[in-house]
Amino acid sequence: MQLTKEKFIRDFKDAVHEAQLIKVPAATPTEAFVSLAKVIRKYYTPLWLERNRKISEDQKKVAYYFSIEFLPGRMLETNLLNLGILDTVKEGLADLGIDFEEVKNAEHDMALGNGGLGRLAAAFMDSLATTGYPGFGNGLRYKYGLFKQRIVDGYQVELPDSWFGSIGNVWETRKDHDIVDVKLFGNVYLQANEEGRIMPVYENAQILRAVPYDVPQIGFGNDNINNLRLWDVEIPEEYELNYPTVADRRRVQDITATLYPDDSSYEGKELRLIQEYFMTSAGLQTIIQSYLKQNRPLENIHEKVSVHINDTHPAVAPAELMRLLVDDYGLEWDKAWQTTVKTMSYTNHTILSEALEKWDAELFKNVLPRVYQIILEIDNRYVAELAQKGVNPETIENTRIVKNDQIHMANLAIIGGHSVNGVAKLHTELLKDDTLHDFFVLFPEKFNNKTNGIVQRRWTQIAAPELSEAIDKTIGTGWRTDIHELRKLNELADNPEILADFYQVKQDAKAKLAAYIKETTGIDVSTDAIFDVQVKRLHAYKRQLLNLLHIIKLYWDLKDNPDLDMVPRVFIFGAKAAPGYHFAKSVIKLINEIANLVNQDASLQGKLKVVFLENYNVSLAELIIPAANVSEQISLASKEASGTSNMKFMMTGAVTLATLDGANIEIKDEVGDDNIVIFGMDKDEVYQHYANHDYYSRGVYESNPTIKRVVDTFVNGTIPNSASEGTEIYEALITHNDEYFLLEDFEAYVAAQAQIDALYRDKEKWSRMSLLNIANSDKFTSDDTITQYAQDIWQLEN
Ligand code: 26Q
Repeated sequence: MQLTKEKFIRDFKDAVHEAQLIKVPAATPTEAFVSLAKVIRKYYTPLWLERNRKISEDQKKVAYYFSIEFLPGRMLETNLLNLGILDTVKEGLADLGIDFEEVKNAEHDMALGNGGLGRLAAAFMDSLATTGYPGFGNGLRYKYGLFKQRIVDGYQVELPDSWFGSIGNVWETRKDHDIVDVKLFGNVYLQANEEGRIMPVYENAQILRAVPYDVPQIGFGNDNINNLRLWDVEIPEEYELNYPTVADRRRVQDITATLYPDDSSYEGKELRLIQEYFMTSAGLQTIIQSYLKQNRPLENIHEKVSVHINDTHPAVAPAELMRLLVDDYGLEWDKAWQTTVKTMSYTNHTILSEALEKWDAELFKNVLPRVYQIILEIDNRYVAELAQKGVNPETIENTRIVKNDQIHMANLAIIGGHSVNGVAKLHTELLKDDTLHDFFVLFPEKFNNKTNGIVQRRWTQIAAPELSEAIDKTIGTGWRTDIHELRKLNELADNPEILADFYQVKQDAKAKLAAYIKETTGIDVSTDAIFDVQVKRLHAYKRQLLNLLHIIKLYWDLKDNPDLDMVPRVFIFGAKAAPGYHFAKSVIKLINEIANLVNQDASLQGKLKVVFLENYNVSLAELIIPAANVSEQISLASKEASGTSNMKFMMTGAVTLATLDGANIEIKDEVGDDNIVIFGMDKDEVYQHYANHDYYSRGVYESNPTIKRVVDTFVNGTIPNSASEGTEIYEALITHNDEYFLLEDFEAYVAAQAQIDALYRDKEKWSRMSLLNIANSDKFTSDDTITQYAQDIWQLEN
């Protein structure tokens, strides 16, 4: 959009006067933020209306991305950037004596997600708007986002994230117009109506009101605005008498109170199922209503609507759509089923079996009695059809939805949809060969890969403005609109002046992070050190502990030989552990205690520092990632479906230190073997161990003195204040046979780290590697990923 600085200043002053009854210079950063958001809303509202009008007038097919998590982080700066008015607004505020950075920091992160999966959903929203495809989000409006993490005495403490604060969500619009009701619990029996049609009759069902709040998703440079629809729950006035006590009301409000903070193991909690169903049913109801306005037959809804199931959390969708089509709109089962399968598609984000959702049939039946009947019917028909085709009984049993009194949600999503995708090449291959192999044999045409991506604008232009300017200076500004132009940097990677420039940009980003580290932890770190970073959720398979084992090795090397010639290192961690994940919390405790040990030891001469930054979130990632020299992506091969921070690090010039897992493999393919450091077992070697049952960690420990010394450090009193956690870790590694093969990969990891040390000493060589990472990162733009979803899976037009 067009905006002059003068007009902006007038609008902003008016907004401050009107909203706060004060003059601009008196406004606090929060007041300035709220007023600025009001001004921006005024700018985008007509664009938003126009977009909605156009989509319904053109009767374009729309994709709805159903996700129980969306993790956008802050929105102010992206909104401004995408509207094309970021510089104008910054200049206008500067003229008024207001620091944009302070205003920006007044916005609370919108953290309605745990990690990768939620962040990916948010990225897709941005990219759908940017590419111009009609794609809307559908999720929950949690009152509390992912917990705030504090570290007390080295332990993780969780505090509620009351992100609405006193100002609420400045971007959302409540849409009373689209309110719908959702039914839970009660009994259902079937009865013939006057026309002889069998209809369900509900008794004692609980009826809840689903209230949508829409958050605009502004496309970059195209004035396109899509919708992210988040549902809140309310008690319908006419049923108020059913909720006489405060406790009754609270039970209802609980449905949208908090995001489940667990991304590692699945727990069959009733409230979680209610959350999943609530957003799914509400979303599907409004989708049908808006489709019907086009006066088209419901049995063709797949021609105008796609519903995407982001992991199994909304996988009740095929069954719920069947319920709506058959019960509420009177479609015949077969016609309803055909359109349902063509409407639905599903992304799998994990091969870890403990994370696959299965619901206890009794619990499910109690909460969703009618949906349960529908699922049984789907399952019966599926089994009968395959049996009739002569499929072997074992395959049928492996793939059916209901078995052993459990409902397998992934199976429902696969059977009830036309597309299943993994999130990186290796991950999709593993799904086909292993986790979902029987399905692949039955329905090979459903399977496809969509390697994840990131919103390049957030990680370069917003998080790394100095880097962006350096790129402008080198190849012009075209890359800002067409990320593929970054490839032009490839030809300049031998120019020492350019390399020196980029080196300096990284140094400046490191200085900014160093200041933050000093301010928040009191730890002094030198920007001459290698900034070696591992930031992600804490999970055993991601192997933060392997990183820690190497740190302990360096510690002993330095204690043995204080004059050891090594490039100083700062190991930086950021990680939240699921509140009930005991082992993960013990690893956090140990990182912090080892940090205390090494940071205070003057004999190490500042060569080794360890920093744990608390409350890792999107905003902190924007500070940390551009300052990294080394990107730690060290999961056990086969376990990390894709990873997405690996892409962000690459794009901002870190060198990846990685196993051949997830998207690391594709990063290696893009950047070439010389510009990445790969180590450790590959997935075939890991699978061979599984097949041969031949891994014995105690044997490795007993035969390798270095490993023994490192592991013993956890239990011999070296690390203060962590005896029980140290024992837990020791036992995981030795007694419980080291499930993620840390000891097997240890030596390769140490060697890879030594290689990093050697490479970093040659400043020009390192800078070249760094630049080539930036130059070849365009493959991972989520704009392209979403284009593939839109074309291959959803058949949209932009
Ligand atoms: C399920 C049931 C009950 C409660 C919680 C959950 C739950 C919630 C979140 C299970 C899993 C998650 C999140 C998973 C996740 O973030 N997976 C990551 O997805 C990224 C995007 O595709 C990948 O890059 C990562 O490799 C993958 O770990």
